[in-house]
Amino acid sequence: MHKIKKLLVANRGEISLRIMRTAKEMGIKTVAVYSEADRNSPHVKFADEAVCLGPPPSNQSYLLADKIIEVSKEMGVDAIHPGYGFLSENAAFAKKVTDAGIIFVGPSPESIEVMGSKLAAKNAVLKYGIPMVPGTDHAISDIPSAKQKAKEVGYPILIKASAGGGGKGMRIVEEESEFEEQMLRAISEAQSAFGDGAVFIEKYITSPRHIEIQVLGDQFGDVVYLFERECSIQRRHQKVIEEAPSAVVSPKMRKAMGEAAVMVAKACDYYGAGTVEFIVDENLDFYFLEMNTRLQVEHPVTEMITGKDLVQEQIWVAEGKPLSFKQEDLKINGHSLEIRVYAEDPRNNFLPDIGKLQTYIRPQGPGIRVDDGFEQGMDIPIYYDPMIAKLIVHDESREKAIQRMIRAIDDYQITGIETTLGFCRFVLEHHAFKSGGFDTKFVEKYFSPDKLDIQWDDEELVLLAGLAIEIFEKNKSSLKDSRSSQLTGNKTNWKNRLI
Ligand code: MV4
Repeated sequence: MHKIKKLLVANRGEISLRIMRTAKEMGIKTVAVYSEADRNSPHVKFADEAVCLGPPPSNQSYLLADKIIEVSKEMGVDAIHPGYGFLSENAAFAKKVTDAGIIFVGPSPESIEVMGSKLAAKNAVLKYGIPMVPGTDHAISDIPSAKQKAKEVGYPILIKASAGGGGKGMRIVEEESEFEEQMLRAISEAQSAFGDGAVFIEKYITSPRHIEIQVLGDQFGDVVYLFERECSIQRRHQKVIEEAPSAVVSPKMRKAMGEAAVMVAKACDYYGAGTVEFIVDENLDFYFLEMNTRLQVEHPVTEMITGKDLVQEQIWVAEGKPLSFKQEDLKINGHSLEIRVYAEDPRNNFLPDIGKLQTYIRPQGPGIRVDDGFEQGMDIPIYYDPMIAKLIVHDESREKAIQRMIRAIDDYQITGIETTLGFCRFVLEHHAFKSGGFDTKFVEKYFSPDKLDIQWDDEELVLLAGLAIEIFEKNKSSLKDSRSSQLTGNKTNWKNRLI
């Protein structure tokens, strides 16, 4: 047991703030780091002390492992929390931190290393009988035997880079004639992107759901699961909406997935908070894909339904305490949704939109949580992820949580930059979202920018058309030709004119 007295958060923005808030409540002093672009950021002001790392680009600031360790020593820090992104899943960094006599708030370097390789991860869990997608559990290099394997698995297949993650380095192969070309391309891409050309084959699940399990382990080998998060609503591998619990997971499936996730964690002697990622097919069969060895962006939905503070749990585990609760003590309370508010323009192919937050007013009220790292008047820097906030709601049922989220979106006032708020509203109001019957293809299937215009249902259109006819009949004589000739055009023009 080593009580942490001073914590450095090797991150920025909302997650840095979120971690420091918990630290402060635990009586732990906080040290922020920042780049020149973040000098005036809330995370810098909130910390007890703050140190500038260097110029704005991440590789000259937030990714400077040695500098961060050096700063930690100078400041008398006894623990480093890496947040997510940046150095959070860098095994070499975790090792250097530990070797410097500083606590790394996260799993061991060995766990990070194993789970950082999808092939090593598959091999680590092989003996536990965890369901996995049919495919190879070793790197493919010989073309004829790889082709043979692909044939056995059955097309379409997916070629994945062992070192890849979050959709990077994946190639779909529809038929055998494309196989060789795609395999060679996948290998060379993996080599140049990750410095590791190992690729493997999986059966391609066409329209899966993405459901992940939050786990928490201590340094004594105990691991519990904190249920699932449904993360299927994504756009180009960037998650848009997350929720807990999932609308399709039954208590029986939850237990099976949870127990599988605990075994995955135990297979790599995991401690700390981690996430085990599964894909789920149309029969609701689930398959282990990979494990993320960090606190995730979407962790708040789990906190809302379990009442646990995951950062506090991470810190206790890092201090060497045993888990403060057992599996039986956990239960799901209500429903939680999270939307990610990005500074992106959904009408313009989600291009990042930089600029000043001219107006920035957060929604308020019971069951609403906003995790952000900006204030009104600030510029959104171009150097980092364009996520400006996470809006999280909690209510007693899924339906109520959706209503609360729509209200909160309407109360969120952001001007000066385009955001994805309206896009999220579109998703939340869509019947496929409301029914729970959606998969990772939702955005591709249902979204186009014109969907952000006002949508009328048939009944409203009939009423409005009737009203228009009545007004037209009354004013027939006074309406000029030029005016009535404007009353042609496409449906969207018509609808917008009728407001
Ligand atoms: C798959 C798959 C279909 N079949 N694996 C994308 C991110 C990475 N973690 C795994 N991913 C996928 N793996 C097989 N065998 C489809 C995806 C996938 C996906 C998964 C989760 C969430 C969103 C996704 C979007 C496209 C593809």
